[in-house]
Amino acid sequence: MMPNFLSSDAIRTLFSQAMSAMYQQEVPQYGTLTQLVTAVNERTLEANPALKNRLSAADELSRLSVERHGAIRVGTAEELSTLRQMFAVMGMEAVGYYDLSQAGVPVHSTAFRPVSDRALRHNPFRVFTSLLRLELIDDAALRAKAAAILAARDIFTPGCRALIAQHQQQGGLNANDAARFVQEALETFRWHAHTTVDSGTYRALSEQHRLIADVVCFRGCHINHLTPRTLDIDRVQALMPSRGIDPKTLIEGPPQRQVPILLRQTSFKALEEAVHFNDGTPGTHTARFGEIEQRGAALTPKGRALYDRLLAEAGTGSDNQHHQQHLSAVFRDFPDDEETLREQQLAWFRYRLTEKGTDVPPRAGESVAQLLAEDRLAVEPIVYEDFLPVSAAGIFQSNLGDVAQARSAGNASKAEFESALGVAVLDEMALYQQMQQRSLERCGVASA
Ligand code: OOG
Ligand code: NI
Repeated sequence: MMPNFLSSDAIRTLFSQAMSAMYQQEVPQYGTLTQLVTAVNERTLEANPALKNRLSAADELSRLSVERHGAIRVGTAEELSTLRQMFAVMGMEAVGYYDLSQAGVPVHSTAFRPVSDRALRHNPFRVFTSLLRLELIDDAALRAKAAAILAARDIFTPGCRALIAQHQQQGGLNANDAARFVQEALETFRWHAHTTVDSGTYRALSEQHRLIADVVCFRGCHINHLTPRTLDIDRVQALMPSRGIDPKTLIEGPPQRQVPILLRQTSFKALEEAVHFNDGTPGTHTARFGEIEQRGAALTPKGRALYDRLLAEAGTGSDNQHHQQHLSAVFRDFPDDEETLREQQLAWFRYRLTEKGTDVPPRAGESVAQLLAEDRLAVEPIVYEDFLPVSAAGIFQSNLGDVAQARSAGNASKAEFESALGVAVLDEMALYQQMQQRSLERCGVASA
């Protein structure tokens, strides 16, 4: 790397900070949510000095409440592939494929995120990115109209396109260009209260699916939520109404546990906002909200299969308290201590040598179990960095306000998504496995 280039990690951090500032201005209730998250995080740390020490040792305290993810939705292959190139400037790659059509949402998605240990530690900010599937609009005339509207817009500024190209040619951006890049990139995600369509077109698209109107009728692909990290999601959910925030009914994902797994999320319901149609008439549009998340251990395919089975068994509820109790009961079948999770290969782990292990390094033939027992190896779960399709569908649905409607029973179309994206998505399981394997190799151990 040229010495005067800003690192992609640093550009990602500048970008996430700029997005946060813009979104708090655009959606004041999101600012209120972040204040609540900060207050609950502080209280949780006061009540739990051990947690505070652990986070402090990991240098996590200062950026505890900063955003962990955001989400956007785009309409065309060209938009998706240009986003891929934009996110590449910030060290973010497409990881995973999520088919939301099974849940009645006419999109498929990926997450643009950092992948290396170092980059994730620096700033794990990721963007859940959905591509509208126009082929799921059943009215042919409307489908053609939507495609024409999308073809006529450019959601990227000329400056942004130029800086992406410059980055590709030079292999980096200096601090000045990086700052300009962040400002130009931000324009793609800004809210526009003026639609590009008349009220009739908006209504017709909205009647097909509210998401279609959200993607098609605006000049850009406005950021639709940002998501800080909370240390106590149950408490933030319970306190939202006291700050005038209307939460979605259920916390998505696994129940509260001793050893957190995967991802728990909840949001406030999307706000109804004033818009102006291009025929001069006023209206409203509902798309933007705020979310919070709490992450736990990444699961192996075996652990994930168990999670999926138990989640399906638990079903959904209409009341969060009951739902969480029921989930906890069903998830008794999911081991809840690190040792069992490791022994049964349900979760991925990161290994490191202890002081003792550095003094007496592993020799060929010594097993991981033995090294752990002798306190020469230490181990901790690898954090889940991705998303969950059932949870994502729950977040989408609570913010679309319409009844779940299966559009195509599980017609995933990963190949089409990848052809729009322009590359294959990375396999998240392979990434976690490599992380575990590399950590063992750094310790001088061949395999778990
Ligand atoms: C994305 C919803 C999914 C999550 O955290 O699972 C999501 C959207 O509403 O566009 O962000
Ligand atoms: Ni989200």
